[in-house]
Amino acid sequence: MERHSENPSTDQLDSENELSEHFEATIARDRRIEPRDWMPEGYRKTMIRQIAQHAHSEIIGMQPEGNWITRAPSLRRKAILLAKVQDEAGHGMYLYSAAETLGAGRAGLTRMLITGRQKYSSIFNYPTLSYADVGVIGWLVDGAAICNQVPLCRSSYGPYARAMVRICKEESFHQRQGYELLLTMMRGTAGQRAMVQESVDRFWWPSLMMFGPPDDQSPNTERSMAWGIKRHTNDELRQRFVDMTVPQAGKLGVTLPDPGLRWNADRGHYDFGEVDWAEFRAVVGGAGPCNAERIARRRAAHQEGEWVREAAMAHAAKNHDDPERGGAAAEAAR
Ligand code: FAQ
Repeated sequence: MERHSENPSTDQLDSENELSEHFEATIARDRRIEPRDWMPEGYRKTMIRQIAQHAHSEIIGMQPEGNWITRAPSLRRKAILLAKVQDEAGHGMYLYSAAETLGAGRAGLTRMLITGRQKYSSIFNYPTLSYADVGVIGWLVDGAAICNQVPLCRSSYGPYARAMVRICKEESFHQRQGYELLLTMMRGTAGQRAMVQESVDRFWWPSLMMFGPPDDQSPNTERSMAWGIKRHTNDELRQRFVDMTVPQAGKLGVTLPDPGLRWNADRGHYDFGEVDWAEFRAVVGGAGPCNAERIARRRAAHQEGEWVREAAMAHAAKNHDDPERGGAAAEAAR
């Protein structure tokens, strides 16, 4: 059920203390914060940071799979891949719009991305070397994204939570198309099976890194949980992903590259090995195999699109001034 904010407008509450108490009470009642509501600066900043990083991930995340659109093995696979990559662009747009409601415009956020001042998910700094990677990204990367994002549908910031509902529905379709592609390849030749296994070997550990640093090294988790932005810690979601994925790997017939992976009946979870956190830090810090390439591509696309943005702005300004076109200024003047 959709929950709407019951916050009074800012002018109904007069002191900063009252506003802050009202904000805390809204969070405590598990109600949503909406753009018109007062919020602490730290909350606004955290939301902008997380939403911007998420939006950038969707946009940069188009590149590794987009790399294979021209080389898809059949018309059917090409149509599916095209649609998936377009969906990622759509997710980026919803998310930039959600950030806009907090006062952070898309142009400014894009500038932050292409000048390396904002992050995007580490996973997209790894290369896609075979068509099996398209399936493995769907299965593992979209699978991890869903695991992380389903709880975000209950995130305390309304526009983000609502964007997440639609995004999760599409991600779950992406995950299934990836798994279906891998099932098909596993029923194929020995060469195809080897291609799938080799891809799983490369993507398993980076997929676990998507959930972020371990809880004891995650500076934002505690605050974000208290504000209802995050609903689970990084380690909880990583464990949930492992538990969900191991049986799927068994059905598929692939081996996950972790000798430490085994069922622990006492915990009721799979134990798994230690992620290489030095690699994670290096990739997030810019030294991953494809960081420079991804940003250079994004920067070039932004420059190539400059004339389109200029034309769109000129068109919007013209409409704005032209009463026949029903522009905003014309409406106001009527
Ligand atoms: N990569 O204190 P924490 C997708 C940063 S969408 C890079 O734990 P937090 C769809 C973190 O931002 C994938 N940086 O931070 C798709 C923070 O940065 P700061 C993206 C990372 O925010 C599929 C610092 O490290 N999903 O895949 C990573 O509480 C297929 C300290 O970390 C989202 O963005 C990382 N893996 O928790 C598209 C979901 N992990 O403070 C195409 C929403 C952490 O220095 C194809 N985001 N950092 O600026 C979240 O749930 C959270 O932001 C976490 C991190 C869980 C990612």
